[in-house]
Amino acid sequence: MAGLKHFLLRVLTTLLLLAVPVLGVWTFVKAEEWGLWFPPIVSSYGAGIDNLFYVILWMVTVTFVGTELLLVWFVFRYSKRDPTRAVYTHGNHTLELVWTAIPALLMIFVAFSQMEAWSDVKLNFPEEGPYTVEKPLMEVYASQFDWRVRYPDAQGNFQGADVIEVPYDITVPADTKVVFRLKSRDVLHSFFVPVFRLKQDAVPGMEIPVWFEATQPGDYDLICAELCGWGHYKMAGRIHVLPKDEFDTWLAAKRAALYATE
Ligand SMILES: [Cu+2]
Repeated sequence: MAGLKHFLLRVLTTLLLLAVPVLGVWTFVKAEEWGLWFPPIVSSYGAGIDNLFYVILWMVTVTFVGTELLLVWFVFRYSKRDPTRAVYTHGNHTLELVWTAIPALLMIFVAFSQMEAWSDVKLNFPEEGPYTVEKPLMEVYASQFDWRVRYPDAQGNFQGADVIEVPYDITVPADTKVVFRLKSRDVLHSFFVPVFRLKQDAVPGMEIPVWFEATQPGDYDLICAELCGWGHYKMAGRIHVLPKDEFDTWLAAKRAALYATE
């Protein structure tokens, strides 16, 4: 009777432990259906970033499921009332080599597979087209606790009376490679647009060029992704992506309004 009770307790413990990986994997399987997965991709390089995520997610999933199953099995197997003494071991050289080599190879694989996406986002600035690093569409300033965007005057100058400055709302053209300069007026901030899969720190004292190409007109969230002070939560901006011709009209109207009299 005591033997049966012990066996049932072992089974129960094992099943409880098994529930952890099963529920864990289940939440990933159902996440999209529950609306907890990624927002849509609205930039030209977004899919490349997501692919990197999926490569790593699969690596982690295989490792997680494998180790959890092994753990569950061990818990069941070795919770038996067993009078044999524990075996002492001084390690196993081959085993240690294997479990060092496999993660190292995986790391090297990750390092190589991310190179293209990284260079696309951080290095492949447009060399022609309306906006380049030398001739950006705008400057974005992060400060405690807001975003400000500056559009240059018609000659491309960012200083002077004809510069347009708008808080929080950033308007950009769709289907156009947009370059902007990111600056901070005080501390570290981070320019994060989830639908673009774009995140770039704003560093005081630096002018960091950033590029993206929005593929779908619409209004999207801009978030500060670096805890920058008590008002960090207030740094919620909006990105308005307009069709190219509408953007040109919008900017022209903004410039005209500078000299409008009531
Ligand atoms: Cu911030």
